[in-house]
Amino acid sequence: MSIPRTLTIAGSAAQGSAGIQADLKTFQELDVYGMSAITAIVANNSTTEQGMFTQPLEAIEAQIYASMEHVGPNALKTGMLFTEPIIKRISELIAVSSVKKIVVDPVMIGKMGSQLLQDEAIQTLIEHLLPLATIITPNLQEAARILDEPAPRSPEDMEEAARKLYKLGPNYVLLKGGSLTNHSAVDILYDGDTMRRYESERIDTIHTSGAGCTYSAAITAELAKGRTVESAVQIAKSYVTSAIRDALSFNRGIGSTNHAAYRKNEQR
Ligand code: PXL
Repeated sequence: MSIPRTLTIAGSAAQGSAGIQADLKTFQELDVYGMSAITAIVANNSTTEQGMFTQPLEAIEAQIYASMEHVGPNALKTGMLFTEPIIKRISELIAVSSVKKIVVDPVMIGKMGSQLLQDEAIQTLIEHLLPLATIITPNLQEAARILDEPAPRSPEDMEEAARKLYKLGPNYVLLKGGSLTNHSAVDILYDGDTMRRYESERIDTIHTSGAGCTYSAAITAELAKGRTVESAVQIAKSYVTSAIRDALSFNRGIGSTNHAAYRKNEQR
């Protein structure tokens, strides 16, 4: 029996909503075989910023090698990469690999405020990794940091930013408008030719930890199945909207997106 295979290269989020944990849950929910390479362990809580443990380059490389050699992903995604040397090494490994469907989520700051990419690493991300991507999935704040300009404030601003991001070398740009105020949750997909909009209602919740990771993991899963980017984004948008609509609160600050919601909603 054969199954589409996916790899996530990202940070471990001990609290379970984001990072590797979100990715593997999403892969499982969408019926693909999930693998992981952990770049850093994030175990922050609300009172300390001490819980960040970057993994040695050898350990990251060994995990990627094991996944590539033993199984072979049909698609991969990158999430939290944190440092310049990690981004450089991962970019080299991706460039020489046979994986051609590459989702780059340019993770910078966690929902709970953890810094997940060092400031000096942004330029390395732009130069080394973005050009290898099939699709990049920045939110408005990440787009602003990458372009070094103010965050887009309307869908029209977003289209302009998507055009600029496209020039950095990815095949597709998905600019996520979840944080636009007074607007539906609109995302813009641009392939250098056509602008597409994916829209859903704005859901009033603070429990959105893991939404970005989950969205890009769902895109990766659908690309691994052989779907087009346009169709993968459509399904992933619907998956993440379900996950936010049925979000989980643990009665302590920001709760988690619900990775199982899409499956449960489908069965209703
Ligand atoms: O949601 C962004 C994110 C990504 N990766 C890791 C995280 C977080 C947020 O907390 O911990 C590892």
